[in-house]
Amino acid sequence: MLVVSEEVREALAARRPVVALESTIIAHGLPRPRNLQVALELEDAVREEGAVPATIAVLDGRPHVGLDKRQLERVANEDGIRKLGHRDLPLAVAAGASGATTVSATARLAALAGVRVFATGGLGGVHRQWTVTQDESADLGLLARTRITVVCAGVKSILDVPATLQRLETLGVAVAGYRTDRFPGFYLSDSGHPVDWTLRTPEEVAEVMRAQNALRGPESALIVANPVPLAEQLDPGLHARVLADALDACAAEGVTGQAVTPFLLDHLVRHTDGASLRANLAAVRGNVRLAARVATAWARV
Ligand code: PSU
Ligand code: MN
Repeated sequence: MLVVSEEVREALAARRPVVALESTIIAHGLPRPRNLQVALELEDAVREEGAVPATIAVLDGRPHVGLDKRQLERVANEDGIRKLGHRDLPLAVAAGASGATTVSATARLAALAGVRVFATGGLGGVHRQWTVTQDESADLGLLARTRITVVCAGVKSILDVPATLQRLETLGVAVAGYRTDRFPGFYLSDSGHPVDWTLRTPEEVAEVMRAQNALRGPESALIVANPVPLAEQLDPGLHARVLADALDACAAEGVTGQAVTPFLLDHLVRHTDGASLRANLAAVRGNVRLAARVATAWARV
């Protein structure tokens, strides 16, 4: 039932590098019409690094790995495109629904298709106020049982970052900083929290992936935390101010569940005059390029 595009199928068969890309960031994480441009830009960046992009989404009840331009346009522009975590996949398939996939659903479908490397912006995680709302992204649990390498700029800074790092530890998900010993803060290069491991080249990342396979054990992920370049990060003072406002607005408007993340991201974009969007895009671009280089190193292992 998985529809793997011809380009992705051929690349996988020939053991050429492939990078999975998520679609929630396109449908629900970025404003229109910039979102479609970004989707295309990210695919181009993967190609420029010599790998094949596989953007993942569910269209009319069919999970797609690798989208053509028309299908990307649907994800970016169609009203009523749902947000699908991995638990939603069977429901969307049975209902014939269309939806963008979050990190959890994307990682699941990528693994199913045999794609080992995945690039995104920031992972979901433990929300602030978790003790009241129990809001922890399904991304974490899924990554504890999916053998995939995720290149990201940390977790979204709207979350409780130390609690999320703790959950990743408890769940047994490997985390390494890329050329840094600090855990990145998505819009910021440094979240203020350390990481225990640092990897310096795509080849080193591929070595860890090989060791994961050799050691067997739980089929867990590897998170490669790649900071946004310092020159392109959001101003930390502005970030702190606007984030506090966004969290207040979220509480005041009673936003809950799946709507929380898109609400906060949208608030940040509108109240930083687009600066958060620029930092977000810089982070994702860097991740996509690094993921392509990791996929290339992995294809050689
Ligand atoms: N990072 C972004 N924009 C996004 C997301 C992450 O910059 O839209 C998405 C990812 O798809 C992630 C999801 O998996 O938000 C997490 O949502 P939730 O907190 O509802 O699990
Ligand atoms: Mn949530």
